[in-house]
Amino acid sequence: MTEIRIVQNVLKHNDEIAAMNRQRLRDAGVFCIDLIGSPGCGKTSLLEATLRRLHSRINIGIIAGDLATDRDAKRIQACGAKVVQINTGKGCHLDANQVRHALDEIDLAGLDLLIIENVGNLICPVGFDLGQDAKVGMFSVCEGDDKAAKHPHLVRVADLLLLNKTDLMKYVRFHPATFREDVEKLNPGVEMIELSATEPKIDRWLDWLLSKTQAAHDLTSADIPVPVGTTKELSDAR
Ligand SMILES: Nc1nc2c(ncn2[C@@H]2O[C@H](COP(=O)(O)OP(=O)(O)O)[C@@H](O)[C@H]2O)c(=O)[nH]1
Ligand SMILES: [Mg+2]
Ligand SMILES: [Zn+2]
Repeated sequence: MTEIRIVQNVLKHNDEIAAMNRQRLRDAGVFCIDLIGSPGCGKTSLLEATLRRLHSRINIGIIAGDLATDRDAKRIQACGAKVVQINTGKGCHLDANQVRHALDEIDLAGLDLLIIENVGNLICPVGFDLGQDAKVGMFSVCEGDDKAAKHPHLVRVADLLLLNKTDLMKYVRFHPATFREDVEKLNPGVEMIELSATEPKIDRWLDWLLSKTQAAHDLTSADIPVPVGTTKELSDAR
């Protein structure tokens, strides 16, 4: 019982800070994404390609979460973006408090879009609200076509799903129809974009980003209330 209460308190505290993060971002008119996927699915590669294509059109900031090293931060910086690296040590996900400190180091007034690359992990990052507007779940074909079904929590909460490394489809056993059917059962109607970050074939993703960023900017002008936190225990994530 005590243990359950402690977990609930941690999540409640996280939700409160996430709501503050969300308010700060909303006030600044910044659209914020929490990008979640397994290690090596191509998150940083997609950010690099995205920055190269969009940095002359909108101002993008990145928060990069990793257990160790600043390698992703260096890759992202080389593409001209403002980046804050969070090293979590043994921590397998980012929490709202870590993001709050990272926000202190970013000039939000000068940003249109903030992308948080979460720690490579398909499981517990799903349960923590960071203050984002959208959770984006990323899979790659090399992981196999059963991974949506095996990681239902991420699929259920995702506002958008990305399927990366489609250029490798011819080399691995991956049936797109199986993957799509599992996704559709778990989150009917969710948008899914197939792409290849290293080719790069990412136009649909760029269109999605630009339209959401524009909508967030318009919302700020319209002064619409900020939604409440979405942190959930995994068992509870529907
Ligand atoms: N062939 C191919 N390789 C990719 C693609 N996206 C990423 N990679 C490779 O996958 C590896 C892991 O990519 P990285 O972006 O570091 O993944 P992260 O751990 O999710 O940030 C690197 O060797 C990338 O070059 C893709 O679309 N196609
Ligand atoms: Mg990375
Ligand atoms: Zn974790």
